[in-house]
Amino acid sequence: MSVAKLAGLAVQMVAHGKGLLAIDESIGTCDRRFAALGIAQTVDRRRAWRDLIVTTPGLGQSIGAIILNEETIRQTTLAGVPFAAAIRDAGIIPGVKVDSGTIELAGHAPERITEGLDGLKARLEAFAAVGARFAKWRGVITIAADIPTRGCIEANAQTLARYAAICQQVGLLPVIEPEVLMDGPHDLARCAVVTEAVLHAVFRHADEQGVALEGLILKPNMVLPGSDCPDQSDLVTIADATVRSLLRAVPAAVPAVAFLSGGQPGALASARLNAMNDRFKARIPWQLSFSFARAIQQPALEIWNGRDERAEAAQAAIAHRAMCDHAARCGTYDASTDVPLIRAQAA
Ligand code: 5MM
Repeated sequence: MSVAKLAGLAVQMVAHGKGLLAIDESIGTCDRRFAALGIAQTVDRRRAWRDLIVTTPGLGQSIGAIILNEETIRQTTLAGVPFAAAIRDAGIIPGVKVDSGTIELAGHAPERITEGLDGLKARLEAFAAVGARFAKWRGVITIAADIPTRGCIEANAQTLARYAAICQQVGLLPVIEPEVLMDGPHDLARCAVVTEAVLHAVFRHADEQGVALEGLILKPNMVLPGSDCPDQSDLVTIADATVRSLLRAVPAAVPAVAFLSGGQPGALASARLNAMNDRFKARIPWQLSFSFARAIQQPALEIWNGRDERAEAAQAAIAHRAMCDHAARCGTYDASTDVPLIRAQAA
């Protein structure tokens, strides 16, 4: 696929105020989230949960693309339709997470490196054959006293760039996810320094590997204080810090930035994205969108709780959070109408 076609796909994935919905948790992550709520950790329940999400009425009004995982993209919905086809029929672009998870980075314990480059070209071709139009790969960076090390940042950045180059080689759009984790007591300024260092490395390696900047979507963390930092900062401070770091490190040729939520409560993630679009939409070179998993799924998962008779109420919660993020993407999110609605749905 030409760079122009990849660029067109990127624009389409976030067009009309839409964003990405990640339902790409690996089996282990999905099972941990089910276990926390007492939901059975089975193929059947994982399929039922993903079916509930992708068949949510009207989802295509706010969601432009859905990221599946390897298990789900090979399954059919409960109606017997392959998941990728069901998503496409809902007017949404299907894609797939293609990394194989993280292991300890040799020589840099406890830091992590993401695996999955071996045989990636053939796997991508197989995913394209079952309907994937884009792929996603996550690198993980932890902040603590002496980390991240330069070795960890460089290794993850080069791996992300190699993955992106292979995606573009086979005509899939790469979603590049370098996640600086929220865990820890570090402050906002430290997150900004680390996020900028990571993004600079990612785009330096992308250049070295011949990745076309117009044909990718960046999925970064917001610049946030660590979850144990006493000063949690207000919306405007976070919006300003995040956009400042992106302006310093993300080339203008990149069409879209779609944030991960990283464990932020859904309403807070919406409010922070809204503040960025409200304050900077007219002055930034990329679309500022979302690629949330927990921030869209979690309230609905708690309502569903593994019980099919609650599917409709859970779908209403999915649709609500997605519409909030759609509004945040446009800078028109109203927090005062958000949380009470979620409480009503959960009752
Ligand atoms: C950071 O996680 C990604 C975004 O999810 P949140 O919005 O909840 O932070 C998510 O796409 C993640 O990469 C996938 O769920 C895959 O996770 P695992 O760890 O299971 O491979």
